Amino acid sequence: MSTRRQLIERGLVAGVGAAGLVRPGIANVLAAAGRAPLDAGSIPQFVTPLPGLDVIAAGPERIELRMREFRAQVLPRGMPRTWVWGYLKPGQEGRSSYLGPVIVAERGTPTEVKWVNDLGGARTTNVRAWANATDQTMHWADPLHHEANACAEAFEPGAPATGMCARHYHGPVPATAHLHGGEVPPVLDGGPDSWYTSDGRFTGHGYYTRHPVPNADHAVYRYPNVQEAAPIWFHDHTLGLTRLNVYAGLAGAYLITDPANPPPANLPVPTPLVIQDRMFDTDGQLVFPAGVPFIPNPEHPYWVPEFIGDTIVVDGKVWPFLEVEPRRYRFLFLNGSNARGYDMFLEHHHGGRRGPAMWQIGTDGGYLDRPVKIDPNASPHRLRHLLMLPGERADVVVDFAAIEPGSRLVLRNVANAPWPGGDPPDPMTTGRIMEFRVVQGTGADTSYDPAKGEPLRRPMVRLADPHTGAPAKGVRIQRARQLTLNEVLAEPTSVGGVDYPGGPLEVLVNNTDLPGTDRPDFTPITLRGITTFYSELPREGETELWEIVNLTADAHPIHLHLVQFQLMNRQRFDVGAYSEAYAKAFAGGSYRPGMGPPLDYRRGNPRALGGNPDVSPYLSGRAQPPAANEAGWKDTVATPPAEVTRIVVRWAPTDLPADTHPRDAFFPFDPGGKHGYVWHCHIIDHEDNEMMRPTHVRRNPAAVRRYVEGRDY
Ligand SMILES: [Cu+2]
Repeated sequence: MSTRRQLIERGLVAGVGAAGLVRPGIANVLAAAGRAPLDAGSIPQFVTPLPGLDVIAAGPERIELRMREFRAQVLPRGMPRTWVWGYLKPGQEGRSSYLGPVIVAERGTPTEVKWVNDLGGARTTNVRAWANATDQTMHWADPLHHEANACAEAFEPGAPATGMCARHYHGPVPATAHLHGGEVPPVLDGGPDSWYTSDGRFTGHGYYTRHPVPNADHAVYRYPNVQEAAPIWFHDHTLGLTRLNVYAGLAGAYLITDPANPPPANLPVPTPLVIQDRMFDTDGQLVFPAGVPFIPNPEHPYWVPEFIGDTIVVDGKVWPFLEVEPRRYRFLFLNGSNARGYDMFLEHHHGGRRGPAMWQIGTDGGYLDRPVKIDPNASPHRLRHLLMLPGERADVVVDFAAIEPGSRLVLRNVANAPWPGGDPPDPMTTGRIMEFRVVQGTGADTSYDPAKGEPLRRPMVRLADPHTGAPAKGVRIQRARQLTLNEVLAEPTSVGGVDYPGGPLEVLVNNTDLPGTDRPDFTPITLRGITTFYSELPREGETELWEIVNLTADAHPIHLHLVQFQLMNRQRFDVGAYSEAYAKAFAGGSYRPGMGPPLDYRRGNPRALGGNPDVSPYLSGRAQPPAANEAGWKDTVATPPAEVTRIVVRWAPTDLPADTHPRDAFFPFDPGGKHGYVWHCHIIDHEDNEMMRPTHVRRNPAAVRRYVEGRDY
């Protein structure tokens, strides 16, 4: 475990095996395998209709979903079909789209899902992007017990990259299903250690199933569906492999409705629009640019800091179109990409006129109180675009009534990648997401009109006041944490005449990867023989203020499991000066990557819980309240660079009154227990390389539970 860290400490950042690792580009690597990249600009756009995703209305019967490999027409018809992975129903051999299904569940009625891993092994998969991109140097699931982190020795400077760690994984594919945004017991969370393989021989130490099975190729989770109505989703979450499992296709939607608290009756049914970026070769197969270190990484030969694709896929189809009548439609946007953000608006294909506006009616965790207008023709200080980072959802109504039939509207994207300081999208490819074709309408539109501003729900409980950017009335903060986002960078150097530019080695939350006994202030929890060191141990029922201090150059979508939270405000700070103070606070007076925050979690400055020096003296400007369309329940929030993002997190259900005493606030199930949860960056490439920490919720001893493990789930 320490080998990798020792490498960092010794400053071993040189061009390791430069001959083996520094490669000239993706075309050459593919050429070596007899493949060639598909020019994204050559793919016909807007010729494929948006597919309907499979919908499953959840009832009392168990739902079985099998993770399987099949070929789908992702590229336009006439081009090759693509090998993908998806969640199929029993007996279903394939499907039009790899995405899905869409499970529609009702609050108050549990949904039992049997998640079967039927993916086989790395040797037999046809998804080459997966097989050619696994990285055994990562802290990852490691079913064959290669003890990943001891692998770094294979990358001593100058050594040829031929060690076991430089080889791709060849065993059974580990997978697990996480219910993103789900208020669920820890054993059902589908966290990074809950994976299992299709041969049933290997499981993560966090593996759990409701009904024990002799051959553990599946897990049975009975979701309680106790939260408010929300557009949540599910996707793979396997430790150190999520970026590849999701890239291969493992994602679907899970919509919770609440019959007791319905939205306006005439609100249209939503059409999910899951947006992802991908790359293809001329065989139509997925490409993952691993082993092409655009930024050579001496520790992880196949990991890339961010996967940024050149082709846009919506609901599993490249650049689709949707015919719409001149009336209102409701779209549920989900950014299911690895790393790419989208900053979106509608534009007329001919003439470039912008509009119509989008009206956002919901966020990650449910309906907003009232619709929020996002108008590309508004003045610059108003909301003009819909910005979504990976993991975020936006429930949106668009009114096409004023659009002339025959018009074609393009959903445009202008987000730099990585956001905000990366490269701008190509206006002819990644700057376009899909097309809406307005056709002749039939009949009057009696659906909910967001322009009238009528309420969408009974007012949500407010933990943060969206107007003042302060805690809401009646809210008492029991605990504040200051947590950092850190990127561990290699120094630029030159080895054997090859320039090595430096670049990210790993990305961390709170500068912590695998704390061992060197951090006695972290709490060890042992589950099936493996000890995890927890640093975030919230108490159920308490309300916390998390101040997330971004020291990196990019924005990170920070995601907490179990809870929906509220964005309070964001404020700029002096990164240089704070980073200096931060480095000085370490023993020895200089920054140590991955070694935890500089100060003790327990005995730190009370303003600096989380072990970090107080950021307050380095703040500048006024704290900015959230944009109106972010002022709802969130489980994933953008934390821009050089800013402190403040969120209010209550470790309790969202609909309890804001002034509920912590003693009276609890979940209907036990959120404690050793499995725990995680919080992490939802740039999946970051999450896979350490930008994730376990959280363990300490249960409220006064709680009265309705759901009991072993009986109900
Ligand atoms: Cu990140």
